[in-house]
Amino acid sequence: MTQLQRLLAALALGAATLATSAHEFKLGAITIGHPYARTTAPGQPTGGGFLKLVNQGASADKLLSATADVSSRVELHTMRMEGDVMRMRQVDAIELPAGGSVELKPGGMHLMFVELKAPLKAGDKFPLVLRFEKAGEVTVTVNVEAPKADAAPPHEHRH
Ligand SMILES: [Cu+2]
Repeated sequence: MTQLQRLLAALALGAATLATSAHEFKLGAITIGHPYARTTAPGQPTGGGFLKLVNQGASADKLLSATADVSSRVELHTMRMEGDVMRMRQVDAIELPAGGSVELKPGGMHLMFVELKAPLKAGDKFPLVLRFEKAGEVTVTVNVEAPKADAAPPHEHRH
């Protein structure tokens, strides 16, 4: 190996390491940042999925649906207060404005894995297919993470 080859190899390795830790995916002008799901207890029928969508394109897009092998279906949910109770509601799509971003996070919009086939365990990874109205389809990897100690308590699942 020449000096230059060694340098290039080191750079490539550095770039690969960076990409892994950033854990993000690209589909055209859309970046899907850090897709993750919360761990679930045995017998728990549903689990939450979260990620950040950034649209650097000049036109708006929409997240229309998602599928994963870990559950019978994946729903798109929003949360809103009804009196003093947080309730989840299924929506047909999640709007992604041109040049804008949307964060799916605990206590807000999220993906709901409905009828889980097995508990989601910390450290697991699984593929998730996201379908956008214009950008099309992309498969991302979801990391299963235990909730942080300071996280909000699990929300009520009432529809
Ligand atoms: Cu939900």
